Formats: sequence, structure tokens, C-alpha cells
Amino acid sequence: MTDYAVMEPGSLKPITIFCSSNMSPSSSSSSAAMESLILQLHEISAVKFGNFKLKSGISSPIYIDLRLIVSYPKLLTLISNTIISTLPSETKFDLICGVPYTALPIATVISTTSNVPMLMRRKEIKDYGTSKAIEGVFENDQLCLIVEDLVTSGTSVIETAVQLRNVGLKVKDVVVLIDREQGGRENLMANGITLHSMVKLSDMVKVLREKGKVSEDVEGMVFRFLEENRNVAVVGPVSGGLSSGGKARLSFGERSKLAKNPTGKKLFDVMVEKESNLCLSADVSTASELLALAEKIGPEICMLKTHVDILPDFTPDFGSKLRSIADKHNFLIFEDRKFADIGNTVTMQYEGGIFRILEWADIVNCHIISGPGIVDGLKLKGLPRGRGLLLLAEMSSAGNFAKGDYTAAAAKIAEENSDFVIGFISVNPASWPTGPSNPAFIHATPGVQLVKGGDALGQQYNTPNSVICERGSDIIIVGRGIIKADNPVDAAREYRAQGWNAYLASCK
Ligand code: 5BU
Repeated sequence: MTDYAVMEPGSLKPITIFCSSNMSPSSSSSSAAMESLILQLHEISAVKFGNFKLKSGISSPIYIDLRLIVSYPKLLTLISNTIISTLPSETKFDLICGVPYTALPIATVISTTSNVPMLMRRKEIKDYGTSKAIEGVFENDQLCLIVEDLVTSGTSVIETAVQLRNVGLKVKDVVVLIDREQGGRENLMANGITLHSMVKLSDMVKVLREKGKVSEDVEGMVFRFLEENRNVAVVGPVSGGLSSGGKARLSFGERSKLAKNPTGKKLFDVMVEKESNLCLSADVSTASELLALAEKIGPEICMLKTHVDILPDFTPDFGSKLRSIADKHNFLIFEDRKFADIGNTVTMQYEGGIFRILEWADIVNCHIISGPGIVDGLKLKGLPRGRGLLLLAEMSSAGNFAKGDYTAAAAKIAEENSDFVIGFISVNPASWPTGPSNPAFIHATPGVQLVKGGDALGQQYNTPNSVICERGSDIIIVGRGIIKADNPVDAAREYRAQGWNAYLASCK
């Protein structure tokens, strides 16, 4: 057992607490220690009440500013020792890395006290010298524990994990001082990281209320705020199916376990079962041609994409006919409808009209130009049927406007609707402004041919290898490259092999 006296600067009186090296949250000495620590944080004004805008954009009645702890070395030492003792004894790690900047001193103290080597992550990567994102000595596959002061959505931890994984390290656990209980645990879990927290925000506020440091009203306000903001979406880079360096991609099998939507999960599973990440864009001139093509090429594909409104011989039984071919050959049906209207209108377009898309299409897509209401509208109809939605985050045509903030907005809407949104139509997800997306999301990319090029109307083509390996997508969507080939079945086999080999190469 270690005895800590925390005091200074100025008016702070020394408070002696006991901290065992293996503190369990249930032990009374640890809860006394925790209470003392919370009171000290309050005393140095690291816990503030008012109206604050958080990094995630939401307004909060409570703000925790742990940057201050560098001015209180004994408190810093106490926090560092307590934080590390909250880890389950079976947690293994070779290295530690603090999330910049606030957790850097905490990680440093842990490193010097426990003699575990530390790494430093640069927030701004220099364009001179070594340009390294991670500083320090390490080897491939070493396990790195992330240390953080506070977690809201988990964004900063995930950003750090992305950088660590990009250089070949493994990240499985993060230890934090305070969990704001606002979705961080779940967001981190979706990225393969277990959160270990020393104290939860609600427990912290309870202690301050019990000790007369905050009023019942303030406590109520914080609890209401927490209740209303249980799920703060990740806004920054997320360690996605790929790393931004194009390395260490999670397998489709692993990502299937993360998918929240049954159709998203099924798509991952079909890709694994069939060893195909090829989607055929069946842009032929008649429904009968389409059905014949689906029958021939069905064994090669994970998904078949339709534009049902181009078929002059469409009949109400088209959907059931295509469905039975899809079931026979185990592929999903994606109607590339590109909904773009307000929520109320798209519910009718999705369900009604002569096409009755909801009846037969596993997946549809939509623009987000009209705002998140479009997703709400489609979800209203699609979710009860287990359907999935792809958001048009980028397009393949020259001069399109789906980039930058627009793409970032699509990523955010997807996170907020991960029960229904299964992924994106994207072109270059490895370079997204938000970083690679949550691995539960699938990226499907149109504009694919065996050679780079384009058509006369603005379509731009990249090769399967470029799309999957360099640009970080998951599924190649191929139309004319297959349907206009002399032998579409052979062409489909070629695209399938190239797409799948590129995927396998990107997993290494
Ligand atoms: P192609 O023949 O491989 O060029 O066909 C591409 C298909 O993908 C076609 O059906 C387009 O409507 C669809 N597409 C696209 O090309 N680019 C996009 O950004 C989107 C869809 Br979204």
C-alpha cells in the first residue's frame, strides 16, 4: 500500500489517502481514495459547472479540465498510480502511449513509475525531419496500452489507436481517468478497444453532491444531460476497416461481428462465404436481360445493383423473380435509387409506386443533400424489414460536389444511424477528411474497370487494386466492364479475382 499526501499549490491543504497497488472499485479504501481524488479535482477547479461546448459539438453543464493537473505534481502522481491500478490484472501491454496532450504527463508518470516504455503520438506531423506520427522505440505487433484523461465519444482515443496501428502496433485497451458515459465505451468497443475507467462522470457528480460541493439542482441537470446524450457520435478519425496507411485492415469476418444492421452483417458474411467483393451493376436495357444476367453472373458476385427505372418491361413480379435468383446464388440486391427528397416523400418513393423497392431490394442508397431527415424517412420503412442503407458520401463522376465537409457530414449521419446505415458509396475513403470510417461500415465504389480511364460523360475509372488497396474501399461496383465484355461471365471472374486478391493483400 502506498501513502500519498497531496497538496499545493497555494491554498490546497494536504489530503492523505491510501492507494493499494491493486485497487478494486468495490473496496472501501479505494472508494475513500476515489472520493478524496474527486474532491481534490474539484478543489483545483478541474471540475467546472456551467455551459460548455465540447469537442463533439454538444453543450454540456459540466466540464472537466484535467490540463490543470500538471500544476499539482502530487495529484498528478496520485492520478497516475490510481489510474493504472484500475486495470484488470490480466491486461497485457508492452508499451504505453498517452493521448496528446492532457494525458501525456499521466502516461509519463506511469511509465517512469512502472518502468514500462512509453511512446509519444504527434498531433501535428512535421513535414521536415523524420515526419513520424509515433515517436519512440517499438517493434511490430507489440501491444500498446493507451492512456487518456477523459472519454466522451472516444474520438481522440480512436485517433491515437489509428496512428499506433498504422505503424504496426496492436491496441486492445485504453485506461482513462473519467468516463463521461456518452457512448465512448461502445464506440471504442466497435473499434476493438476495451475501455477501463477509474471513475464515471455520474459517480463523480454524486460524490460532489454528497459532500455538499454541488446543489441538487446541478446534480439533476448533469444527470438529465447524461440521459439525453448517451450516444455522442465519433466525429474524428475512426480506426476503420482500413488504416489510413492502407495497412492492417480488419477482415470482413471480423467486421461482420461489428455490424449492427442485419443486412450489413449479411453482406460481410456473403463476401466471406463466396470470396467475392464484386458487385455487378446490371445496367442492361430490359428486365428479362437483367434476370438472365443475374442467373449467369450470380455465382461470382456478393451484390447485384439495379436501376429499376431504366427497365421498359418492368412488371410487378420482377422483384420476386430477382429475389429468387439472389437467394439461389447467395447475393444481395442493391437498388441504386439515389433517393434525395425530404423524409416524408422518400417513405412513399421507397415503399410505393410501381416499383415497390422496399419489397425486394436488400439495400438502397440516398444522397444526404436534404439533411438527416431523409435517413429517418427511409429508416422508418426499411429498418422494420431489416433492410440497409448506403449513403452517397462520394461519387465517381468528374466535377461532382460530394467531397470535404459533405463527405464528413455523411460520415456523421452514418454514425448516428448505424442501426440502418450499412456504409457508403465512396471513391477514396482512405483520404476522407474524417479519417477512415468505423469498420462496421462497408464502402462500395463505382467507376471500376481493369484499366484507369473514363467515358465521354464524366465517368472516371480506377482499377480494382487501386480501389481496394490504395483507396481503401471494400466492394468494387462494375457495370460496363462486365456487361459490355465479349464474355461477361469470364469478365466477372476476372474482376472477382482482382477484387478479392486486392482485399486479401490489404489485410496483410
Ligand atoms: P459503369 O458502367 O461501371 O460505369 O457503371 C457504374 C454504375 O455505378 C452505374 O450504374 C452508375 O449509375 C453507378 N454509379 C456511378 O457510376 N458513380 C457513382 O458515383 C454512383 C453510382 Br453513386
